[in-house]
Amino acid sequence: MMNNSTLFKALSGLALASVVTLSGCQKEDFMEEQFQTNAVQVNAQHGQAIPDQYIVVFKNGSNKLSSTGVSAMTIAGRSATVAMRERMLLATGIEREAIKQTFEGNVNGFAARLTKNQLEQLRNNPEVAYVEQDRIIMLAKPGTDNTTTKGNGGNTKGGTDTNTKGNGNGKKNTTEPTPEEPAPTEPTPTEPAPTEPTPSEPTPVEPIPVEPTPVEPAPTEPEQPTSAYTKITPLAGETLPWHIAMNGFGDGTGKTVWVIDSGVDTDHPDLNIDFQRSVSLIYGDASIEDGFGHGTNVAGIIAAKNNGTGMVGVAANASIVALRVFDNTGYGTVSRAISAVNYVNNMAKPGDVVNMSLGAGISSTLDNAVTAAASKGILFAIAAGNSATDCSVNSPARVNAVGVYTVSAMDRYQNFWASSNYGAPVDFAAPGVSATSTRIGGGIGSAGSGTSLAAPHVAGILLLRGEVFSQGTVNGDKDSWPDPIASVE
Ligand SMILES: [Ca+2]
Ligand SMILES: [Ca+2]
Repeated sequence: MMNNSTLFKALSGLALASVVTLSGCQKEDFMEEQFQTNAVQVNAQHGQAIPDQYIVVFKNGSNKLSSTGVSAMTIAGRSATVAMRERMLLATGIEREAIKQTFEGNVNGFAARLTKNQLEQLRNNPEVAYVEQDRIIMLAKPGTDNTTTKGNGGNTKGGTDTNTKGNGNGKKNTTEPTPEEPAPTEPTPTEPAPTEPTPSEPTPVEPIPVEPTPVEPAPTEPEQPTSAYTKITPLAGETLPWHIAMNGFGDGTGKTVWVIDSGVDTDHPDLNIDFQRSVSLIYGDASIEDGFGHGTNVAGIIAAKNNGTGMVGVAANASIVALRVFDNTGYGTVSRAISAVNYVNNMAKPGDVVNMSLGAGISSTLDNAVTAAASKGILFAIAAGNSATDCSVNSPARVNAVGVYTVSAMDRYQNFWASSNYGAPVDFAAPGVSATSTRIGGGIGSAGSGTSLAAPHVAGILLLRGEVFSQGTVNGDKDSWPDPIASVE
């Protein structure tokens, strides 16, 4: 992570901090404005505020780190947070159906649809740190090459049918309601409430269907020092895409990558999926099956097996934990991404790697969640975004912290990709133009172009090495600091 841009990033971070240190109201205006500067060039939904839906963050008083740092919260800390939320929901009169996410981890709180009155009450609640607008993150359709500038997130570039809903190549049909609709698919919570039975309210405590239990992972793999990696020779029958060859690859067996995306193709023979810990963070949809294709593209570049078929990924055969936050149309929300990072924080161990080929406008909550998890030794590869702009206004790409790597995209000639975001937060460039990867439905094929495909190369390097090496710098970088080209060696 130490590279030429580090100093600049530190300085830039200070400047940015001074800009965003505003009062709550001003801050919201600022965020709105920041988003709108990009809105002209994004698709209709990407980055839009979800009407009346907010992320409510508690003051983190109850977030007790365990001594090992492996688990984010003690059972007591978790119970205290749940109890605090219950009191708050009751006092504010928030209906169960209005709740979209609950957070226990580095971020504590919830996301919900709120009336103006409820919003006002929560903003004035002394236990609430702040309230943030929830937003849509929209992935572009994977699999096509198109250098048209579009989207301000870390999404794979789509073609002319970018973000067209329900075009039928997914395994499942569209399930996500449009943001204006009050989410009719969400089931009534059924989990019983052992923690704090409210006398008048028999409703269960835990409203979300997928609640990670803060189980301590088996301490089989201690914090990974930088180390030699195991080289491999692709077996007969394997394709070695140009970008994997350029980047470098090795044996990722025994390593774990957490892929926050649209799920994965669960029966793809080239992917080693950790079904035990994979989970959907989509309220009311427990499936981790990738119906969109983006997550399966990302997973293959990171970790496709050396199994004599398909392709070889950067950290071949690494274990993939799919955290599904995008539905089969590519629709996701900032609050889901926060939940996913919280989940990682609660479940992952130091040396594990997280890939986030996603992004939107500024979300302090998402940024803070990433920073907090990284402070425990969990490593992040984050796409810079595809809008040909400075990613200092994109979360989580703008996060500047040890262990957090923001990645721009380049082509096979090591030329900076025209639509790649740039700027001080970028740590490395990696291949992301005309890439090949695993596809939903089986096999491999074109994954198109985008920083979404560049970040997974760095994720793979992190799995193998615990840090990122580089070979030269990219040509034609759009800022004054040519990004070092990420490499296994
Ligand atoms: Ca293979
Ligand atoms: Ca640069």
